[in-house]
Amino acid sequence: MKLDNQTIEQHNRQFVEKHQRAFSYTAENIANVEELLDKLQQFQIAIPSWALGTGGTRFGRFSGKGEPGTLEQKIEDVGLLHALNRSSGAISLHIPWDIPDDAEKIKELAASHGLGFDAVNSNTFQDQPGQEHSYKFGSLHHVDPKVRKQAVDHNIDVIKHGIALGSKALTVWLADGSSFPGQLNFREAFQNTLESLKEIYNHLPDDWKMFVEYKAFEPNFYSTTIADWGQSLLLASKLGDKAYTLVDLGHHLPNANIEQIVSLLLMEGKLGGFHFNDSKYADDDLTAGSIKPYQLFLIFSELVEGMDVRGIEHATGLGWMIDASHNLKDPLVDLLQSVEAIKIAYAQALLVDRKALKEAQQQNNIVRAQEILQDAFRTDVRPLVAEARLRQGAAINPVALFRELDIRNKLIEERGSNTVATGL
Ligand code: AOS
Ligand code: ZN
Ligand code: ZN
Ligand code: ZN
Repeated sequence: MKLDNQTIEQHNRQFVEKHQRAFSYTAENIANVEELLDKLQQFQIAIPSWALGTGGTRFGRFSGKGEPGTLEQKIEDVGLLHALNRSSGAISLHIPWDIPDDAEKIKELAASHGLGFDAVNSNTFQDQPGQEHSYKFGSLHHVDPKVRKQAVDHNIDVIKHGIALGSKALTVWLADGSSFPGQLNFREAFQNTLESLKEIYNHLPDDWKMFVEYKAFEPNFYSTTIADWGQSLLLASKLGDKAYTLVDLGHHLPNANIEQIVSLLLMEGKLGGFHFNDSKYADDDLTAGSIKPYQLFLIFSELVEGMDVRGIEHATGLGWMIDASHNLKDPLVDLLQSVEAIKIAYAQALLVDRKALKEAQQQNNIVRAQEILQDAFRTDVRPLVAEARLRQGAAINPVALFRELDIRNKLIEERGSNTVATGL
C-alpha cells in the first residue's frame, strides 16, 4: 500500500482552515517562525524495524494483524509513516532479523519511499539457529575468547550489511552482565568488552560512527557490563573519535537526570544518538512523550543549547531513532504518536529564550529561569509542527488520516491476519 499526494491533499482540505487560524495565532508571537519551521521540516526520526509488529512481554504476546512479514513490508510500513508525516525518513535495521537478500533492491525500494538507512544494530543477545557458541553468559565480554570472536565477527558482518545499504553507523547493545554476585569479574568483563569493541572498531569505515548503548539492568539483574553512561563514555573514549554513547531514554535507574547526562555528553563531543521512548518504571518502551513530556522537553532543551554552542546541525548531528515496543496500540499509530511527541518537544525547545535564560542563570534568578522554560513548554506548538508537515506535503493530522483510510484493515487484506513481524 502506498499513499499518493492526492489522498493527502484531500484529507488536508477538511482541516486546513482550522489549522490556518491556529497557526497564525501561534506564529504571531514567534519572531523567527520561518527558521523554526525550516528546522522542523529537516528533523527526521528513524523508525526501528523491530517496532513495526507487536512486541509482547515475557508473559505473552497478543499478535496484531497485518504485521509486516518481510523486510520489504517493513520498509513499506515506514514508507506509509513517512508519507503521513514526512518526518520518519529512515529505518534502523536489526541483523539478523532483517538480513536483506539483495541490498541494492532493498536500497532502491527504500529510496522509492524517500527512506534512507540509519544505524544498523547487531544482535548478540539471542542465539541464532545453527550458531556454534551460545551467548547465554554474554558475548563481547565472555570469558571464552571463542564466543567473543563469534560476536565480533557478527558485528563485522553487520557493518558489511550496513555498508551495502548506505548506513553510516553501527549500534552495539549488549545484554552482557551477571545476575548473581561473584558470577563475574567486573574488571575482566569490561576489559574483554573493550578488546572486542576495538576489533569491531577496526572494521568501521572512516565515515561511520559506532554507538555504544548502555542499559542499567535487564536481562541481567545484578550487573550489566555497559550499565550506564559512564561505562559507555569510558569505552567510547578509549575506542576513538568514531565511537559515541547512545542514550536510550528507558535505560536509566529511576529518576536519573537524563537531561544532565545529555548535556555533559554533548559537551564532551561524545553524544552519538538516541533511542526515544517513554517509561514509568524501567525499559518500558512506551510511546515517546506519553508519560513524561516535560522530561522530553528538558532533554531537547539541553540538546538544542548544547548543539548550538558546539555548532552541531540539529537534523544531522546525531542519530535520532525511536526504540519502542507495542503491546496494546497499533504499532504504526503508536509510532506516529511518538514522532509527533518528539517534534513537539523539539519545537518547544526551539522556543526557549536562550538569552533571557542565560541572564536569569547569571543572576541566580530561579523564578525567572523556571518561567522561561515553562513558557516554552506550555506553548501549544502543535500548529507549528502541523504547518511544517503541511509545507512538506504530509498530512495535517497523520493519525486521523490513518484512521480515515482504514490503513490497518487494508494491510490485513493485503497481508492476511496471521503475519508475524520478526524481532522482539
Ligand atoms: C535493549 O533494551 C535495547 O534498547 C536495544 O536497543 C535493542 O537492540 C532493541 O531494543 C531491540 O531489541
Ligand atoms: Zn535501545
Ligand atoms: Zn531497551
Ligand atoms: Zn527501551
